[in-house]
Amino acid sequence: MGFVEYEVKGAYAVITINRPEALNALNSGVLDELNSVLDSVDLNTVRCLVLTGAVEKIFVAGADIGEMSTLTKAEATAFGKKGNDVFRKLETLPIPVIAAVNGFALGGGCELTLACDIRVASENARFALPEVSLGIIPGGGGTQRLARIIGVGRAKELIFTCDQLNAEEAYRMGLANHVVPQEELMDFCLKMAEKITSKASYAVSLAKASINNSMNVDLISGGSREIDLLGLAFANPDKKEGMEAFLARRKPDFKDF
Ligand code: CO8
Repeated sequence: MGFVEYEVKGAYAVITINRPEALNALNSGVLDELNSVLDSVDLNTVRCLVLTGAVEKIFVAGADIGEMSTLTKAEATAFGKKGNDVFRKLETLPIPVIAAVNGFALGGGCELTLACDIRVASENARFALPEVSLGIIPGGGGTQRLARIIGVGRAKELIFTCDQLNAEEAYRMGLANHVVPQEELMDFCLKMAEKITSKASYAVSLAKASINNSMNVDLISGGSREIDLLGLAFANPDKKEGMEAFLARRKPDFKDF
């Protein structure tokens, strides 16, 4: 135990995967801990998460190959479901999650970043889904989310060839939002978290829900849901404060969540 650290820093918090002996590989223990940490986030006070890896030059080197090597078909399905459930929990949190990708994000590690809202890569980051070189397939949402982010053709090529993307290539494909020097990565992500948490958090959560919903439905249904969520925003005190502050030319003081 003790694979996942959680540190609250005011309005945002940092989750750090820390399993150096296996380059942060995701075994059942890491997934269970990550799940518990996500359950423990106090959504009344924490309005953004930054997720990173504690090991130098490693975000997460994938699912644990040692643990997976002996799994039966049924056990593998259960393991895939455990990973999928945790990643889905992360993706559907009502607060933004920024992946601070500090090095290798391979296999399940890359899939973990795909479940985050924003990926910021250090210059030495590497992204890949090397599963078919091990005789398996990406089972942590990689065959679903990668294509939605970078397009079907590129996702198929990366999954079929197992090619690694460096940070610049990931940036060019829209997989990484930014590339920054390794020593500036956390600072950059924390500043972004600060900027996000200075906005109306309830509105941010509605915007995230609306964008996530758009990935699963047609434009008309997505637009209809967007209008419902807009209505919810108007019913929230932050809307009154935001608009009054704009008209009075002062900084808004958002309270609600
Ligand atoms: N699983 C278990 N142990 C690992 C893993 C891993 N994924 N990656 C590294 N390790 C271990 C090594 O076995 C080694 O252990 P030991 O010191 O006991 O021999 C230690 O970490 C250090 O590794 P290396 O000596 O290989 O370190 P290098 O710096 O030479 O290389 C690399 C670093 C490039 C990251 C290399 O370790 C590597 O390629 N790792 C494997 C990457 C990989 O193939 N990942 C994909 C795994 S498959 C997967 O993720 C499927 C997901 C499906 C479902 C997910 C649901 C959550």
